[in-house]
Amino acid sequence: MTNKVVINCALPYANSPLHIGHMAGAYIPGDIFHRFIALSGRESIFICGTDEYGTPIALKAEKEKTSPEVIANTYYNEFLNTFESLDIKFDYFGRTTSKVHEDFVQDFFQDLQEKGFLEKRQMESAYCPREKRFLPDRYVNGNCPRCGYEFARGDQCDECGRTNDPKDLINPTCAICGGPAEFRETTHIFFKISELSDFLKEWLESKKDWRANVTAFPLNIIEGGLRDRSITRDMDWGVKLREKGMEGKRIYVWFEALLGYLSNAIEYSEMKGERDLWKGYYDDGETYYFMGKDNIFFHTLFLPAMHKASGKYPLPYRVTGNEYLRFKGQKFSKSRGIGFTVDEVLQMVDKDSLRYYISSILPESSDSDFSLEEMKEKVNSELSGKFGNLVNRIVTFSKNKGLMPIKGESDHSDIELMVHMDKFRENYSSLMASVEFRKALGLWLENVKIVNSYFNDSKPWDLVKTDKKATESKMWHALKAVEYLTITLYPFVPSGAGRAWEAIHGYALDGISLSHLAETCEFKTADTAIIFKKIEIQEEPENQMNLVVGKIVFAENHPNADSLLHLKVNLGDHEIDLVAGLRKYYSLENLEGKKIIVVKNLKHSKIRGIESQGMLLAAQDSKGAHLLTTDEKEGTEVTVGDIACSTNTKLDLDVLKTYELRVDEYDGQMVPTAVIGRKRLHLKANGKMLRIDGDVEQKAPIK
Ligand code: B3M
Ligand code: ZN
Repeated sequence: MTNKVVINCALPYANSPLHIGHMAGAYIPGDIFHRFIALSGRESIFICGTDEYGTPIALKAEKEKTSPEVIANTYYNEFLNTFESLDIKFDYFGRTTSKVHEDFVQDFFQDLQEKGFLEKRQMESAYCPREKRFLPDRYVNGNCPRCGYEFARGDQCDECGRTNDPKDLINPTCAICGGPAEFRETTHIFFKISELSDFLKEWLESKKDWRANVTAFPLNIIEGGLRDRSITRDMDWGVKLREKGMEGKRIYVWFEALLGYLSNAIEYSEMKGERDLWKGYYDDGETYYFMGKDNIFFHTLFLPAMHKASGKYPLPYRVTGNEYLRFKGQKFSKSRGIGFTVDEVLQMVDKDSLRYYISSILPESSDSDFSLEEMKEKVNSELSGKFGNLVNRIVTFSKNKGLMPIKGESDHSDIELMVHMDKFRENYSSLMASVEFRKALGLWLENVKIVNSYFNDSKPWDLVKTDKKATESKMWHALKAVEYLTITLYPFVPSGAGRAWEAIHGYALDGISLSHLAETCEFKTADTAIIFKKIEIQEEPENQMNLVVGKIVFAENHPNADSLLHLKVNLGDHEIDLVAGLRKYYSLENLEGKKIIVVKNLKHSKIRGIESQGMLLAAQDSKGAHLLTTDEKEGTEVTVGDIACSTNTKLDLDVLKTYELRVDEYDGQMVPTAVIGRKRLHLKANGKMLRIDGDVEQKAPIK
């Protein structure tokens, strides 16, 4: 084992927000490993960056009627925030549109050309006669010829993970216009990967300690015959070719993005002022790659083939492809609206809870399901309930009894505990080193339970009555075990582990390594240690407002108040009295006959002598009040999104205040919107959007 490690995570396409599936597949595993490597006292570089060229970005720009640069910038910046918000801390996060990358790719390309691995060939390529252009693989949609999945693309099928040739798709269509695609002749440069077939087979077969899915998949492809692949495309967003006569073409995005690991490491080295820093890591170190399973082909065949052909860079030491995290049985997909983005979940829970939960269900050996219910259950019972509580109990007990945790004589149970913890550290380390993170965290949890039992069985609350010294020694042993649990939790939940560490030591965990555990140390406990709070999640938004369309049949000034009006409102089957503060903004004539929106299930209240039997809704901005209105008939139920009222009870005004109702722009119109949890739902009557009177300001609150 060398001391140096390169950790790479697949470069995310800068074309849509990162969702929880991406985190579980590549970035959290990468970050866990990086932190573990640091704990092990080994040196590492942890590199990633955005994948900014290629059709995914071009396609998105076309859809949004903007430039690919704008799209790439937007997501590059967004990703930086997303990673930070989850404590995912790369040493360097670059971009494939950088000059360093372009030069590196063009040199690499030229080198392979000189070494005879590239060849110009005529081929048939998908073409759209309506758009009058060749269609890159990803612009072709159709049914997967292997598994039948109906949303397969020309480059690959996200369901079975196979790479496709657009020609193999059943009913190929153009992703831009939706019409049928044709095939026409064009010239491209091919990478003669088939010549490396035997080499790749042998190399993959030697990777006995890789996960079975990661080697079985490419070996299967080799078995079926590895085909040469064209590594140029007819498009204008990508790394240019140096060769004359190839002006309309660009280097295939995968070919160049895979070189992004190196170009980003080079940029990192330059940033550090040590040009050759990366070489030390690549030449003498182990290179690890973390990704979702849909990227396995490129990292186990394409990348090693490229490096073998060039002969300049080491082949991957270990490729870790994770299975999918699913949401209600389906693959996370932002474009199809399935699952959550990271930001959406972080509006519901803190980062520690999310990292813990994802780590505990990492799809390492099979797909796993993400559920908010399960997250709440696991975080509350395990992270907060078992571990957080243990730390807090020990710390608080020490303080309350004025105990100094000092190691004295170890009795049988103390020795047993320490032997156990050392065994745990060993097993944990070997699981972590072989990237079995989920199992390692499972082992951690088992040991949390063991330390809990030790503490309970020691009954320090009894012992302290007779033997303070012995109790202090017990506390020391308990804290030492907590120290093991804290360090081993750190790769998974770095912030929370940091808080636990501080609570028992009084200093930060930075720079601590696993070998610290072998030393005898002193503890300096805090007063209390609430390290993990219990979380509350409301999965589906609930609508408790019984909203209905009402028609004003009578309006008068309130006899006892200057700013108020008294209205009689028909709700379809009966009339109610309302008191409203609209006098400054509406004349009586304007109100009679007007359709408004009424909260029907509000507790009645007497306002200056008149009982108000509900409340009307109006937006309030700097210019005044604007009634919500509609053309629908009085008595029509109003829904929040499509959610009808779920309760029969009469509400307090306070309950209403928990709903954030406000004006939002939708399709160029100002419409009333409810913000419930992470959802933004528009108010509708008969499925039609409500309107707002007059010229209202965006985000104006509705009361
Ligand atoms: N950008 C695919 C993805 O985002 C691709 C990975 C490139 S790794 C060099 O899933
Ligand atoms: Zn398929």
